[in-house]
Amino acid sequence: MLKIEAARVIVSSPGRNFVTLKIETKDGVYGVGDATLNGRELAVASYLQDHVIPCLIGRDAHRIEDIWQFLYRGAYWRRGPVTMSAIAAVDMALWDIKAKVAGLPLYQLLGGASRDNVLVYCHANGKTIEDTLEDAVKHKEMGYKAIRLQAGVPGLKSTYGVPKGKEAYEPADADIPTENLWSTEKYMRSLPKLFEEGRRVLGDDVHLLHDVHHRLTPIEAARLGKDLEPYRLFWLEDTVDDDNQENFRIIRKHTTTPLAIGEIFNSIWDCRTLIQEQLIDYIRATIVHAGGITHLRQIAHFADLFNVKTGFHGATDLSPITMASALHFDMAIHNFGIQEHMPHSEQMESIFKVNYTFEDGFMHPSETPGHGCDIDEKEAAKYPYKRAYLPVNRLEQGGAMCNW
Ligand code: EZ4
Ligand code: CO
Repeated sequence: MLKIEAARVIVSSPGRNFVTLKIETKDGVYGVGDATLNGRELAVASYLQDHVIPCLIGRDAHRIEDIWQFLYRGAYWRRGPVTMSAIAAVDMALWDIKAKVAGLPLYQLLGGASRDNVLVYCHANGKTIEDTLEDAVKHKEMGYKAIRLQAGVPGLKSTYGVPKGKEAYEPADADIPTENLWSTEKYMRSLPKLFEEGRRVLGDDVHLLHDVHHRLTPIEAARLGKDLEPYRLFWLEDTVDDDNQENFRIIRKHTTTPLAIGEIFNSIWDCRTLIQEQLIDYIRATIVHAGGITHLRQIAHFADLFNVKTGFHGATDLSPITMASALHFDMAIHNFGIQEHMPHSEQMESIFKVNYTFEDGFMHPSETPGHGCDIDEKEAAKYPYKRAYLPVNRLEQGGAMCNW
């Protein structure tokens, strides 16, 4: 028995908000987990502080599965991003503790390495096709083998994935949500040109990806997938929202462009049909938002049966603790596909100490016992929480709300 003695929530904002859970055991071994839910951070902090931590004290830190089931079934109210992020934080911290006690890097406890290292993709953005491809060439020279291309849409003031200036893209940009305007018609006309030029400039050997950010209807997504077929994308992400998983039957009927979705999923029940009917190629549900390593294992193993690979979300609004945990997971599972990599800033890494490495397009989680990421609480205390929201979207014609 390795008794949990204390646990606390640390909220810190080194350039953006992060919520971290630290669990301490009576032997002095501790673990940390990420609980960050972009734009709704304090809801998860309170869920942990007010409702989860009192139930953790005195429990055996080694009983990861049992504690997962206790928190999932014990709340009575199931799933949802707040609950599942809170459970994920506990789960990550407990796996961290178990691996530290074993003296092994986490991937060893998950079955050991299935590969030498982890293929990652980066982001290239710009206001114009030219700017985007210039950024992509820079990333190719850094060694990246897979690049996501996002460009501004002619006639629209702003679009997803494109920063305002030269700084890295950060979506949670305002004290009250920024309202953007959207036109599917303008977007659908401009995107194939980006990839036509992209292939010409970047060549055939680099994997190209794109994120639609849930903005289309199924039949529009089918059309876009067809238009992009000549450029052989690695994947087309989040074409439509999956409130109705059957949306994907329509898209799948019409295009061979590989499909990815899942960064906002919090449970296997958000993707059971997608996986079982082989309607997607990559599942992006993440450790932090989908119940931790314990639940992600269930999703990944289920997906493996249906030739669906993983492609975890790795934006900067997931803390380095999630990135570290994901890299261990990616090393171990058989059906790993690719991992998103958006490097955190120096300021963020002055608080979250990481051991993972990047080299020539691949990452490695390191051999450090545990998941290999720690938090400097003193540094963290210097950056208090600052309210920040993701933008919202309205249609350019008529002004009705649409997906951002
Ligand atoms: O907009 O994580 O693929 N990556 C993404 C992200 C999401 C943010 C939202 O918090 O879609 O950039
Ligand atoms: Co995305």
